[in-house]
Amino acid sequence: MRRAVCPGSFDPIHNGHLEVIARAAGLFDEVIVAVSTNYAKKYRFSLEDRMEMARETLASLRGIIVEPMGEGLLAEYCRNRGVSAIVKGLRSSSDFDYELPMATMNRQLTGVETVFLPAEAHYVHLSSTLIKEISVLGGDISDFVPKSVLKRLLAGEPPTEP
Ligand code: COD
Repeated sequence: MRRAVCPGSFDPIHNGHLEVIARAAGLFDEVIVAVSTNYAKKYRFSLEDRMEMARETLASLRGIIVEPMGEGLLAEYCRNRGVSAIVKGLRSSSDFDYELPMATMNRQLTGVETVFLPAEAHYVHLSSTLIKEISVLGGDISDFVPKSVLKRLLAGEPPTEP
C-alpha cells in the first residue's frame, strides 16, 4: 500500500489545501493529513478544532486519515507511520526555495521522498494567514474556505493555545 502524508498547520484548512489533498488521494492508496503543533507558534484554532475542521471537510473523500503530527521531525513521523511520500503544494518559486532544502534533508534523514504538486491557479493566492487577516478586517472569505471553516471564523472565537 502506498501511503502519503500532507502535513500542515491547517490554521484553518482552506480550499487550496483541500484541492492538493484531493489530488494526493488520487495518487496514493492512503493519505494522512497530519496536523502539526509547534509550541513556539500562536494558532488561531486549537489542535482539536483544526483536526475537526479537516475531518468535516474531507469526509467525502476515500482513503484520508486526519491525525496529529506531534512536535518531532516530519521525517521520523513518516518512518513511524510507514509513509513513503510527503505531498506539498507549491504556490510560487519562493515556496519551492523554502521547500527544496527540507525535501532534500528529509530524504537524507529517513529516505522519505517529497512530491510537489503545483497549486491550482484558482487557489494560488490562498494562505491561512491571509484568510484570517481578511476575516478579522471584515472582508468576504466565503470563496476561500469551506462552510464549516467559514462558520468558525465568523464566530470570532478568541485565539487559543495549541
Ligand atoms: N495551494 C496549494 N497548496 C497549499 C496552499 C495553496 N493555496 N497553501 C498551502 N499549501 C500547502 C503547502 O504545501 C503547505 O506546505 C501545506 O499546504 C500546509 O500549509 P500550512 O500553511 O497549513 O502549513 P505550514 O506552512 O505552517 O507547515 C507546517 C509543516 C508541518 C508542513 C512544517 O512546519 C514542517 O514541515 N514541519 C516539520 C518539522 C521538521 O521536520 N523540521 C525539519 C525539516 S528538514
